[in-house]
Formats: sequence, C-alpha cells, structure tokens
Amino acid sequence: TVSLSYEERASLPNISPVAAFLLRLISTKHTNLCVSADVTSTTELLQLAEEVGDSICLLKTHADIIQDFGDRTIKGLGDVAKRRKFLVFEDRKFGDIGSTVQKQYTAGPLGIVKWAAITNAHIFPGPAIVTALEQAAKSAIAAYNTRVETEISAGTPQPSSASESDDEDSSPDASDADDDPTAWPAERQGRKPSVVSVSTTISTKTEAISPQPTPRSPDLGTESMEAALERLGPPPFLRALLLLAEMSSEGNLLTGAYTEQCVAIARQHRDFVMGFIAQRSLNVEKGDNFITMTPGVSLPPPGQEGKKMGDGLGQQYNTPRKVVLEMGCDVIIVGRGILNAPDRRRAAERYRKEGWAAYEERIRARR
Ligand code: UP6
Repeated sequence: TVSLSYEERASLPNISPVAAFLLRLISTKHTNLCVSADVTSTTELLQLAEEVGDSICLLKTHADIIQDFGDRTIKGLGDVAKRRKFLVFEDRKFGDIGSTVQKQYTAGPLGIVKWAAITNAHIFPGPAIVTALEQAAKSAIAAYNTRVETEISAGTPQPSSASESDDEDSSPDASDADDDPTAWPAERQGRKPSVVSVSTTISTKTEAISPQPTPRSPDLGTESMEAALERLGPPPFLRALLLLAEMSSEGNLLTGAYTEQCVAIARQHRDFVMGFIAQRSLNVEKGDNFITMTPGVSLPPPGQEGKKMGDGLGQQYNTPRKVVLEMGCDVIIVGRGILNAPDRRRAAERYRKEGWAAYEERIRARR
C-alpha cells in the first residue's frame, strides 16, 4: 500500500469506513498532519484547533488532561472540526478488561464515544478489548441513529438540549446534554432544526453542516479544494479504533511478537480497527490496508539536522520525511514541535508541507 495514493487506498476493500473517509479528507485537503493537542484547558484547546485546523486532517486530544473538560469542550471542538474539516482522535490508550473499557469509552465525565470518531487501545489485555470497544461503538451508533430517526419522523428535532441550537449563549453549565448519553452534542450541534425536513432520508442525517467557508492553506488551489471538501461532505457518525502496535518512547516493550499479534488482531476486525499507532507501515500481507499514524515526529532546530532528537523523558523523534518516505507511515502526529512554536499556525503549515512533500515523493518513487 505504500506505493498507492491515499485516494486509491480509500477505494480498496478491507478498509474501515472511518479510514476511507479520513483518506479522502487527507487527499482533498492535502494534509497528513495530526496535531497532538496536549493542552490543559478548553480555551487553549479550542484556540489551538482554530489556529491549526486548516492544516490538519486530525486533531488528537488527551481529554483527561483538560481540567475543565465538559459540554463546552465537546461542542466547541465539534464546531471547529466541522468548519475547518478535521476528525477528532482521543488518545485514550485503553488497556483494561472488556467490561471496564466499555464503561470508560461510553460513560464518565469524558463519554469519549460521543465525540471522538477515533480512539486507540493497547492489546496487552488480550483481543477482547477490541471486541468490547467495537460492541460499545455499535451500540452508540445505533442509539444515535435511532434518535435521529425519531427526530426526522417527528418532523422537528427534540429540544432535549436547550443549548444545542444556540451557538452564542451556551452557558458552560447548561448541563442538560452532559447528563444525556444520547444527546451527542458534538454531532447534533451542526444540524440546524429547520434543515431536517420530512423528506430527509436517513442517509442524509449526518449532512449536518451548513456550508461554511473554509479558510484555505495558502498554497492550495482555493476554489477546487473548497468545492472538493463540500463534495466530500461531513463525516458520517461512525467510530473506529487504532491499536498501539509500536511506541516512540525509548525502551518500550511493544516489539516483535507483540507487534505481530497486534496486526493479527486488527485483521480480524477490519471494519472497526482502522490501523495502528506505529513507527512504520505494518501492511505486509496482501489485503492489508491499515492506516499508520506515527507520533514522535519533530523537525530539528537549525544546525541540529541529523542529530538524535528527544525530550529528556524518553520521547524519541524522527522527521516527517523519515517516517513518511522511509518508513511508509501515513499520518504524522506532532505535539510540541507545533505547540511550542511562537506561531502555531505557521508551524503547522510547515509540518503539513513537510509531511505532504514526503508523501508525494514516496508515491513518485514507487511508481
Ligand atoms: N504518543 C507518543 N508516542 C507513542 C504514542 N503516543 O508520543 O508511542 C503521544 C503522546 C503525546 C504525543 O501521548 O500526546 O503522542 C507526542 O507529543 P510530542 O510530539 O509533543 O512528543
């Protein structure tokens, strides 16, 4: 698959629907950059999302480090994601027995399944962790669809969440949606009540966005990207999982047979497992079409090129070029390389261009 374009891979069989959407988004928006939003407040998170949103295909969160995580976070994130067109990936790194991860995924103060299209898990508890998360995702999708169908047949959306139809005055403690596990504030927010007509079919239920002008990356064909993103439409309400097959940190134990086992488990759940967190492409068998997302990516400061990069706490960095061109990875995950930059918007654009150039070179090289 490393020689195929993102677009070509989106149309192959053996791909989860979320992966297919992501590949089309990457291909349309010309970005394989995922920014790791390791910030500790909702305000910072939303500001970052606005700053880098046009340059990314994915925003990765650690919701459990956001001290005021709540309805405002979920709604705000859903809103920016729709306007600037990216998916949200909660880097939860689940790692418990099936019954517990189901609760961690769907309940508690984070309620991850409601707002994150993508999350990830370790496989050290055994394969049931995947089955359990898949089951929970299916129930969540079914609950969402039932709710939308009910609203459509009723002709109007239920005013279950007073704040959902009002972008302006959503007071942070309008806690209604918080308590309602089927309120789906992130997804529902964009659906303007008047748009839901009697003739609306279920297949249009996720066509939530009223078209918003997307500010463009400076060097991209403007009209065509706009139009193409509109054609792509909003992401369907679907959920997918990444498995942690390798890690970037020094001395980690995710190697050899463990990594292989991870791939074997993924192959048994191709609908739900969209790919891996890994340092190289793990698509080795015919029919493998997994997405590889790679953290531990940074650009060296001027004069330090070619030197080993780290953070003094075990993190090890490679350049976008190394992981995309040489290792066959599909998405670069960048945190501090962008977060610590004086101008995050510019830094994100720089990483986007590096990641994209490496991908284009890879495609050319293998043709
Ligand atoms: N992350 C890694 N390595 C892994 C898996 N996940 O760094 O193997 C996550 C970290 C952090 C981000 O939890 O959120 O990716 C990397 O951030 P950085 O670019 O600032 O080092």
